[in-house]
Formats: sequence, C-alpha cells, structure tokens
Amino acid sequence: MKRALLFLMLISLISVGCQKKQDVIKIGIAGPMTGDQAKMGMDFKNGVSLAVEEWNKQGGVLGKKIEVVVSDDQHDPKQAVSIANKMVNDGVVGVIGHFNSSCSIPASDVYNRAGIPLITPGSTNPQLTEKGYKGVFRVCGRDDQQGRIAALFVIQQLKLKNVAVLHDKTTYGQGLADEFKKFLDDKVNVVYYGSIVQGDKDFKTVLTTVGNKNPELVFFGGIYPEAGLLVKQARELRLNAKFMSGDGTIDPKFIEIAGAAQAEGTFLTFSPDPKNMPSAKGFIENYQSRFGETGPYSIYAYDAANILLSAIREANTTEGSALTDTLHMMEFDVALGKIRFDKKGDVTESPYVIWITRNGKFEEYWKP
Ligand code: ABU
Repeated sequence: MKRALLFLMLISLISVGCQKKQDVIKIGIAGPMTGDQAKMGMDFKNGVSLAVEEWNKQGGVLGKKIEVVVSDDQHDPKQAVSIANKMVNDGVVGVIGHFNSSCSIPASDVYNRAGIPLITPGSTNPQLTEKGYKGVFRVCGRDDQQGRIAALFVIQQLKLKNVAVLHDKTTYGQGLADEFKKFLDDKVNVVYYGSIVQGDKDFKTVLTTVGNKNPELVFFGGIYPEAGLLVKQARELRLNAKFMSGDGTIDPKFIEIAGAAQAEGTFLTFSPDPKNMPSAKGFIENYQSRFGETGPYSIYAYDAANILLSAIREANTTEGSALTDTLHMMEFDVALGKIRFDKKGDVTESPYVIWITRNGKFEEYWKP
C-alpha cells in the first residue's frame, strides 16, 4: 500500500514537471559569458534578461512565462556550435546571440537546420547574412558599412596619407580591417598590413615594425582586450600615431586596459549614442537601476529580445517558419527607434559614426 502511494506520488511529480516544461517559452542567449570578452556576454545577458522580466511582468507571451537559457560560447567557434546544438535540444524557440561573427556564422548552420530564428545584437561580419538563411537577423550594422565610414573619416576629415592596418585574424577583425583598407582606395598609402594573435599579451615586436614605417594612424580590426594592450604598448614605445578601431573596441574595458591617458584621442566607429535618443530613455533608466552602466551592446540585446517576443506575439506561435516570416514582415518600435529587416535579415538603416575617447570616456565626434 505504502509502495503504491509512493509510486502514485512519483507519477504525479513527473507529470507536474512535464506540465511545467510545456508552460514556458524558452529563448536562448549566446555569447562569451566567461573569459576576456565576458563583459560583452554579460551585457547581452543583462539586456535580454531585462526585456524578459518586463514581458513576464505583463504575463509573458502567448499566455506562457518566458525562460532564458544562457549559454557561454567563450568566443570559440567550436564551442558556439556545441552550445547551439544544446540549446536546440533544450527546446529554445529562438536565440539572441552570438557576439563574435566567428561564432554566429558556424552556429547559424545549426539554427537554420533546426528552423529557429537567430537574432544577433552584435555580429557585424557581412558573411552572416550573405549565406541565404531566412531565419538569421542582426539588429546591428555590417562591417562593409563600418569600414567605409572609418576610411571616409581618414580621407575627408583627418586627411592622412600613410596608415598601418592590423587585425586579429578573426572573421570580424580581419574582415573589418580589409573593408577599411578597401575603402581607402588609392587615396591613402597602407605602409604596413599585418596581424596579431588574439589572446597574446605582448605586441611590442609588431608595434616596433609598424613604428619604423612611420604611419600617421594605426587601424586595428579586433576586440578591446588586444586593442587596449596595443595602445598601451604603442605609447610605451613612443609610437604616437593616431589609433583607430571599430565596434569591438568601444567598451570601457578598452580604456581600463590601455589607461585613460594612453587611450586619449583614439577613434572608434560605432552607431550613434542611444543616450541622445528619446526612444532609449526608459531602457537606459531601467537598465542602470537594475545592472549599472549600459554596455555598448546592452541596448541591442534588449531590442533583439523584444523583437523576437513581439514576433512570437504577432505570429501567435513559436513555430520557426511562421516566426521567421513575421520577423521579415513587421516593423518593430524598440529602444533604438524603428527597426525593419531587409530580405537578407540586415537592418534597413545602420548609421555608423566616429567616436573619440576623451577624459576616460567615449563621445560622438564625426559623421559624414
Ligand atoms: N562586431 C563587434 C565584434 C563582434 C563580431 O562581429 O565578431
């Protein structure tokens, strides 16, 4: 009798567990949650979590609570594919991520096979949306747009003649460096073009070689850990050329690593400051009171989550192809303003500007 009762209790616990599973809608968050780029992963996690908390306070979506599945790709392409498979098996209906293009691109094969949408807040390499996957979207811009603005600034505003170009050999870093170089056309001499290894800490050998070429500016395609060290070590070597980089560098960690004095006057390409956008005011206040200062991609992660959840509500289903069609059809009114996707899954408008580092902070500086 006692055993039968225990058996019945077990069955009812299992059925409650199964019932609970069906009562939530899971969305994945993927990015570098640990390691030297963890700041970006945490910005993603915080942005998406804030959006999900707000939706859940209003009752969730399609009558169900939303659950986030946070996955760490460690900015490693193999790990990205592995966690993509894991999230798909775990039943996520869409993924917000990854940060690194070198992760989003291979992981997009997994999401495409599973028929679930991927919305990246920060992967800017053009290849991601050139693969023809209908369910791949990005709320940020592309490196062909970003590289062009960087080159225009060097030609039209700084009026330089000799530059050096470095990259970190990643899909993003090399891609951005090559776009920058391409748009310099024959108007500026590239006196040095070369690479560093991501994760290395000592760049003095390459910086000495670069210095011997007397560039007026060093452009770096890469992320803030290496960018910070490059600037710090360049200044130690008295290489006083201007320094310029892209959206992978525009994080306070860059200034922390380089040192505020060394980072002073460095130029970075990124989108316009959300602090000047009335549509972003509520997001910034809520994020700051919940997590502290916003990171560069916090708002992109927040908007990506809101876009996915709005599409689920509009489609009235989590079924992948209906959701993808809805993502392509809708216009989304989010913290960054109005967002629509084109046929490739890129945003229809992406205005890059030049930022400068001043007194330990980033400020908008120039636009064409
Ligand atoms: N876009 C900033 C760096 C991330 C990436 O695209 O790899």
